[in-house]
Amino acid sequence: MSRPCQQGCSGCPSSQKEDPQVLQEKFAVKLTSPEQIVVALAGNPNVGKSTVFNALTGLNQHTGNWPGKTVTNAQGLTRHKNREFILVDLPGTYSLLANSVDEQVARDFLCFGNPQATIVVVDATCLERNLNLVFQVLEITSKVVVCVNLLDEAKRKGLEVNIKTLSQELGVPVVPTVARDGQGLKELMNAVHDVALGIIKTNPQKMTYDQDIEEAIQTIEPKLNNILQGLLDSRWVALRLLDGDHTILQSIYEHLKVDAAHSLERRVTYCHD
Ligand SMILES: Nc1nc2c(ncn2[C@@H]2O[C@H](COP(=O)(O)OP(=O)(O)OP(=O)(O)O)[C@@H](O)[C@H]2O)c(=O)[nH]1
Ligand SMILES: [Mg+2]
Repeated sequence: MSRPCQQGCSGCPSSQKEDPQVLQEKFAVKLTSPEQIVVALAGNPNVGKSTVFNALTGLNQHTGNWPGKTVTNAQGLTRHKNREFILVDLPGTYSLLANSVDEQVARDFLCFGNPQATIVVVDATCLERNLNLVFQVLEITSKVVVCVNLLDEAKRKGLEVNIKTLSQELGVPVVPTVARDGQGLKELMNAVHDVALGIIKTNPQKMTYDQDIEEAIQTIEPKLNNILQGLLDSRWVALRLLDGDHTILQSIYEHLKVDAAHSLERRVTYCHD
């Protein structure tokens, strides 16, 4: 028998919201002060993420494994405008569809690790391929800065990137860099600082899908929104569920409080009021 939804009941994630710091500690991010800003560093393989990470954090970094996974987890500290930023270098992935452990680790950190900003590093020499990941990240979080790296290589190949237009089209700041030479990193951190602190309000461009998919999203999304209460982007969760991706339910089960995922699974099935 179907059960009515009751916002704020014991099964709702909103009533069980965990302290962001506790969530971050689940991913082995240990803050030494609540003022510190956690920043995720995402991107396709081999685009210069670690070069950006190393240039910004220098010796203030440590590596280990993601809890419960054999995937390397590198974190480091950088200071900018009198604030401390903890950068988390995510595994290089072409997508966030959780087809591999690397993709799941990257996705789960973006969804549940509560980063205050995410840098997506892209390769200026093959922007189109890299934008696939950018759009996927934009579906999960709006607090994004795109770092267009390897601009020297692009120039060498006669390619020019219109940074301003790209930023307007994506609805988030876009910063050109040559990370190997340290070029553009200060501007990158300026943008990260402003996005993380809400000084820059982003307006991320969302993908529009075929009509039947959009109609299905419209049916599911309001119900998901009631259940997720802003803890995750409900449009994105709807898309994942329509795609038959049950790993997102497992991750919600793992990273939000247990009852919330049970509740979500139950309600997605029965509770369409
Ligand atoms: N020419 C040029 N090379 C760069 C630049 N940034 C990084 N590289 C080089 O690109 C290669 C890959 O850089 P990484 O920082 O390891 O890339 P990554 O994204 O961390 O790679 P994975 O961790 O394997 O996904 C290295 O040889 C870097 O020296 C740049 O701006 N210009
Ligand atoms: Mg790397």
